[in-house]
Amino acid sequence: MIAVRRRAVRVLLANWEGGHTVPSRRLYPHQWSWDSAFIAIGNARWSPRRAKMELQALFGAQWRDGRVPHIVFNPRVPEEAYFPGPRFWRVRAPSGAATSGIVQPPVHALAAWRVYRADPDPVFLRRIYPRLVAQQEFLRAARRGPDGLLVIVHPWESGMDNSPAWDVPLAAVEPTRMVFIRRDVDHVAAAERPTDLDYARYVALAAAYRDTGYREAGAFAVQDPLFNTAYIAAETALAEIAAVLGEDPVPHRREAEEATAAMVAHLYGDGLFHARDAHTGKPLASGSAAGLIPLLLPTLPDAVADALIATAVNRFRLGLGPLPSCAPDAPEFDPTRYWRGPSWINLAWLLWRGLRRRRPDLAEAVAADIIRTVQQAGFREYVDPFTLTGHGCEDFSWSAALAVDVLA
Ligand code: 9YW
Repeated sequence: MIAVRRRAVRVLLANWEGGHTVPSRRLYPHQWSWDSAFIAIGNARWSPRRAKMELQALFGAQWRDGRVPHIVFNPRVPEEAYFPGPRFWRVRAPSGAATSGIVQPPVHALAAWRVYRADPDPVFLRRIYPRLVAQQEFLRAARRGPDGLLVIVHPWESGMDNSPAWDVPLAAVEPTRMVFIRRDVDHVAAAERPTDLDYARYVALAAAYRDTGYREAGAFAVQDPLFNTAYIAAETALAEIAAVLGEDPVPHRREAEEATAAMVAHLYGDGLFHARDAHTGKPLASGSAAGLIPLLLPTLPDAVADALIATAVNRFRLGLGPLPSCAPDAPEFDPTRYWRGPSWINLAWLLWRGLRRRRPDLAEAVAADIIRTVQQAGFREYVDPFTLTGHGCEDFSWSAALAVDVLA
């Protein structure tokens, strides 16, 4: 175990850029939003200073409207290193940093709270709290519908780009005619990444959103259980943070309870949460593991939690091996293609946290699988859930960081 931890820290040191951490040296050479949250959670265990710097660097690029962009571009990295880069997004944060204009699941308040728990520093908490609140306010103001659920406007906002849950709404998106060069496939086999057609649609959606000044949702508008869970988990963490700071925790707690009830009312069915198309109101039924992540929610009704756990055991093989990103019995399951089946450590980590209180025995099994995965495959981006063969890039930061946290 000490050897795994040492190797993980070595990866994090190698990916450290002086003020933030790249997810991967070659594939993802900038700062990514939810990656930084997961990285901070791991860094809190061996270098709280870096954990705080990581979050502060990200929030340094927060927009005036409160949004935290999904990528903060490193000005020292050439445009050609990653597509779509700053020339595509054409926008800067008030700090002057070039950023993207979309967001990612808001797991940052959870990260900030865990950083504080590892290293109780009220100055850090006091500084980051208003920024975390502003991040949530942006989501409520810009992304909340009358049913109380948040909408994402791009598959990249889900963090699970080519999830099978997006197949139906994406099929309705006109692919871009713009000519572009994908850089991801320079580093990873094309068969392990989204398809060219997926990319032509991602680019069309991002360009359309950009052209409204990053204000109006276009063809893709969905309510994702993972994104909404992250938002609610953030309110729960903000309640804890508020209590430490002498602020009122009650509004955060109430918000978390109400949003949980809205999720159960609108996204839950057949033992799993499913995304929903905000334009049509239709459920986007799929075998995506995003539907298990609401186990994180403290006020989830027990009957729903029990049904999710049964699904995790029966359909996602919980206890038998690492969590697949898509249920192996689903027709779209592909054990090696990105978010359509491979096991990702961040999803396993979120499930681990969600199971700790309700089913410590199963939480233990998830933690053991995370460690077995990195022992066998190294800190790969994702692995085949049956063979544990590594896929995607190597030395992936959140795989290392979350393994450190699980071992702590
Ligand atoms: C891309 C950095 C990001 C993650 C996302 C993942 C991928 C970017 O990499 O998206 O170029 O496809 O899907 O969750 O934050 O690790």
